[in-house]
Amino acid sequence: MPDAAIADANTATSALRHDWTMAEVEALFDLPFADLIFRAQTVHRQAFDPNKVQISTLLSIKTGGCPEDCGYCSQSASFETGVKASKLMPLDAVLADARAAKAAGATRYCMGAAWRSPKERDLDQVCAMVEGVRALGMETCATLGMLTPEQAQRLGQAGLDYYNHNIDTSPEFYNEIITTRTFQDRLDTLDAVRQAGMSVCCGGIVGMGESRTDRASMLLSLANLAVHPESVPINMLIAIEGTKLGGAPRLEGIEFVRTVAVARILMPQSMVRLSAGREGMSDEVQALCFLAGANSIFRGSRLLTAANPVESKDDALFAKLGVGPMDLPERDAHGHDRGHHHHARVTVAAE
Ligand code: SAM
Ligand code: DTB
Ligand code: SF4
Repeated sequence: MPDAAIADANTATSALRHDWTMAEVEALFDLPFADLIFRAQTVHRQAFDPNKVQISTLLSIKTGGCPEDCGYCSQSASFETGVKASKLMPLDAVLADARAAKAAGATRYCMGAAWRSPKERDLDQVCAMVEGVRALGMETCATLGMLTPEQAQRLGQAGLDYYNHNIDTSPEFYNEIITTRTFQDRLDTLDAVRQAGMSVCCGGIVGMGESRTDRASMLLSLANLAVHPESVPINMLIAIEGTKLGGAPRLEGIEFVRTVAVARILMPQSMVRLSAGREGMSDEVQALCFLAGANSIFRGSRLLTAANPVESKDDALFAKLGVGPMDLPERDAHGHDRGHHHHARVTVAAE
């Protein structure tokens, strides 16, 4: 098997597949570590510069008081976590933060709101934020909960480049984590986002007490979507005191790296984001994640409510690894990103 894996990696073409089987995905997870990383790195180099990492910045534009019961979340009204509920931020404050993020090197600006779904008047405001951030010359991303097709259209028309909506975990484990909406609800919103012509940012969380089979099943669900999400955030659970998962045992670093590597192999042209949980990771684990094909991070000392490494720490890590920030993709005449192949060094089979 290892020899076959290496032969595979040497001849691998990054033709995109949407027909992965559970057995194949589990076999990837089971590979000896060196074979798995070699395969991931080989696939990664066919589409990306391995020494470039894309930088996104996050702002919580509306924090806390959320009616959903996601068992990991500090912002759910179901849990006592000490996070105070606040109203939607005013436009000028959001744009001031976005300007600072741009000055600090971010190429994508992501706005998060603790809603089950946005109300119409909220959406007007968010559309104005999207227009404002875009005018600064950054890619825009928002995560606002479930969307109707009409709401997705409106955001698309306002110039939203990406919508983040995670499947969070496997379909099988989903009900252990969230009861107020279904896995299918998530897929419906993702469809609405696709139909509206936006790029999809969709991934999940590991370390919630799920099995390796669940991790494989989550990645299989992502890879077998009709179009791979352009951006795949892999979050390590930040265990938040007071939430259902506040006492979850920490997932071991090597297993996290394996998850990143399998995501890279299954979705060779997507950006794989090493998302939440870096604050609790050593430089070495993060370096292994980059080697395994992660090529995007959130920069800045706060995610939505939880801590992230301070900028100086990330600067030092990038310097040690010889990694630099990835440039913005070019926009076409219509102002849209030129698809998600823009970072590719070689062109491979289209979807
Ligand atoms: N309310 C919106 C929603 O859930 O769709 C948007 C914001 S929500 C905080 C975005 C994503 O962040 C979640 O889907 C989850 O994957 C991730 N996330 C939230 N809390 C987390 C935690 N404690 N640790 C790791 N990831 C987390
Ligand atoms: C995603 O997958 N991770 C980000 C982003 N999408 C919105 C959020 C991480 C949140 C971590 C917990 C917190 O800050 O409260
Ligand atoms: Fe609400 Fe999103 Fe947190 Fe779930 S993850 S409780 S939907 S803010």
